[in-house]
Amino acid sequence: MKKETTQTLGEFIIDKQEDFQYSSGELSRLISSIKLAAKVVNRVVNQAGLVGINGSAGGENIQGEEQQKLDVFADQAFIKTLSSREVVCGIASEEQDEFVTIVGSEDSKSSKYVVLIDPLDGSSNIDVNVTVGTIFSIYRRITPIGTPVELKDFLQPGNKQVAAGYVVYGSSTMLVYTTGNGVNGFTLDPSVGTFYLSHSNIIIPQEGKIYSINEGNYIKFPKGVKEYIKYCQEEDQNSNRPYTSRYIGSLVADFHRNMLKGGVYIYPTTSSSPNGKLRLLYECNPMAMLAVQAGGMATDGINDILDIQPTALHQRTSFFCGSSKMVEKAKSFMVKES
Ligand code: P6P
Repeated sequence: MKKETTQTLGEFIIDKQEDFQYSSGELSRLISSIKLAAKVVNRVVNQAGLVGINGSAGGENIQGEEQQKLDVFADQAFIKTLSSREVVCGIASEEQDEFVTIVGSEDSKSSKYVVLIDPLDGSSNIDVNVTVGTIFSIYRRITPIGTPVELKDFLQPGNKQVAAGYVVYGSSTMLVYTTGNGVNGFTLDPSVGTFYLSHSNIIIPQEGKIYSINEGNYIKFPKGVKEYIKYCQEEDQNSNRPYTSRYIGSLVADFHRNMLKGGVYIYPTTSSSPNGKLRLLYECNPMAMLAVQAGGMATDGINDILDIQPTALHQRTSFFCGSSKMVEKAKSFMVKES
């Protein structure tokens, strides 16, 4: 493994600030506040069984999904940190029915950015100690600075994102993000509470041997997906098939592995979820920006995810993402069917 520098995330953010076309320092402060919230969530995730924060919070989110106590904790941690540091004018969250307007001092009102977040993705895995994650997406607002943020500030296509990233709370905790100039990964050293650059300029291999999909839903999949799964399972040494099936049930974990090793993650439409399960704005768009920035691809099976014009905050989409040649191959089966 190439030894990375001992550069901290804080130093990296400052070093890269001038690369960013809007280098006012505000985006740097925004990413720094996400870094802080990630540490707060990480501490609790790592102690979940000891601090009585496992299990259900007793409510449901707008998705109709049972909220875990950690879902609520993570949501509040990110909202509080982003609000108190007055780096955004609005936040949309998987755990909040509507977007949150950040009212504070003039700094909040004058902020150029909105953040969309899945505070704790894969939370159903928490109680069984499986990797979970946070996913974030950052846009410049399109309504006038200084006015109250509006829904249209959040309903922008993914190709307008200025930054995107995730935190993966796994065997180690990593923060992986892009501001449009490549993808870099930082590993938390818990002994000093600092993220250090550990994976610079991540590139997704064009080909991989891993396909990630919940085959328990096979009977409900579209014909093209069924045919692609059979393609993955065929024996063909020239194309390294059969591939390996790996499905953790936590998007951030499956995506992160495929980023580093190559592979494709698929959550298609099904007969019971005709629009797919994953949320476009705060799951698929940020992951799609990261995948594309790392040389990969992300589609809804046929169309590029980043080109989809959103119409609703919590809208869902089918999602095919990872190694470019694998996503293209899957697309060839989907196009034949359409
Ligand atoms: P299923 C977690 O709820 C999530 O949104 C993703 O993190 C994960 O990949 C997917 O849903 C798992 O869904 O239906 O396979 O359990």
